[in-house]
Amino acid sequence: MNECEVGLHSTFTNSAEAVEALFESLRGASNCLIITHDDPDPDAIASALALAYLLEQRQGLKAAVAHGGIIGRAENKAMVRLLSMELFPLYELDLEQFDAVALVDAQAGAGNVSLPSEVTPTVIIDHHSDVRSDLEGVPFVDIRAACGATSTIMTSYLRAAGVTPDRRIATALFYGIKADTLGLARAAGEADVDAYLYLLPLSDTRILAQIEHAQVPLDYFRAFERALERTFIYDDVVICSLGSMDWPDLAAEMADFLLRWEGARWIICMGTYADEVVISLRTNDIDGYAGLVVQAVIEGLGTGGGHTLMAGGRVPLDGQPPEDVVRKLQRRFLRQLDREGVEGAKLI
Ligand SMILES: [Mn+2]
Repeated sequence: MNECEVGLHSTFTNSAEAVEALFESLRGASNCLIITHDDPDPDAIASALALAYLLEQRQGLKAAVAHGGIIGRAENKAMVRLLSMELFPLYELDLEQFDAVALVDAQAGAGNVSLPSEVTPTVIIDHHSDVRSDLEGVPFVDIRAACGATSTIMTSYLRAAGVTPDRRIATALFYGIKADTLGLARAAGEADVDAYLYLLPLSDTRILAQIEHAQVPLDYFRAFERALERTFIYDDVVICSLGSMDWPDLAAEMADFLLRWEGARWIICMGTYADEVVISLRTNDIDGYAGLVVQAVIEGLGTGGGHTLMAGGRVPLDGQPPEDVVRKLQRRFLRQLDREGVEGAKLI
């Protein structure tokens, strides 16, 4: 089995040791709450489910999965429905009822996790770098920035623990890797490919097809039209101001879509949802450091982070008109990417 490199925060060197340390950190707990980042994507959902599965299979530990925000994207809703997954909105649960909290595909203090700051998680499993996360006092930390998906880490855990994922879990993990790496095209390493090929024969390809081609409401096309009309090009930097969004991950979806323009190097999508500006950033420049660009731009305004090629952030409106905040962010992005003074042209 190919594994991606374990981060510096960890005392173990591979997934077999990691699984032992994970079980040790949860020793004495009879249940566990697994929390993903807000508005979870397929990688977050799959990783949480896989951790719950591993803990139940090997430790007899009851685990519930919860998230902040909403599951908005049609594919993600279809994934949850077709794979009969039970996820709870975090606000519906009483954290006191749980002996331990695990964060997956997310880190404490990252700004996209609705975990109260006074709660120290027992477990953090993630592949995001650049997050100024508070890891102090967290008994188990496995952050592997070299991994294209947290689902890849979770697949290596299951294999190391000798647990073969059932069809549901395998399908979810496979889709998690596929979605986070754009079908192995983005930031995928050997470990991601290895996990992908291991999971494929265990997955339900019919259900996968139904998830990937999930049907969408009429609003979806209207949102797309509006987004394209509000997209401007500054040389190879594309900025899309979505305005008010019906679901927050529309920004990420549009960013992926716009990156298909052959002239694009950077895509910045911004839209408002629930009193925040949601920012999604993409680049096809392998030296892009998208996570650092986002952090530099929203310094002092909000929170964000990510990977080399993709990143995201959130800026609270705090009573300001959304257009003002978006304009300010746009100026900062253009300055950060050395496109200050470039005249914007409409995309269509
Ligand atoms: Mn992920």
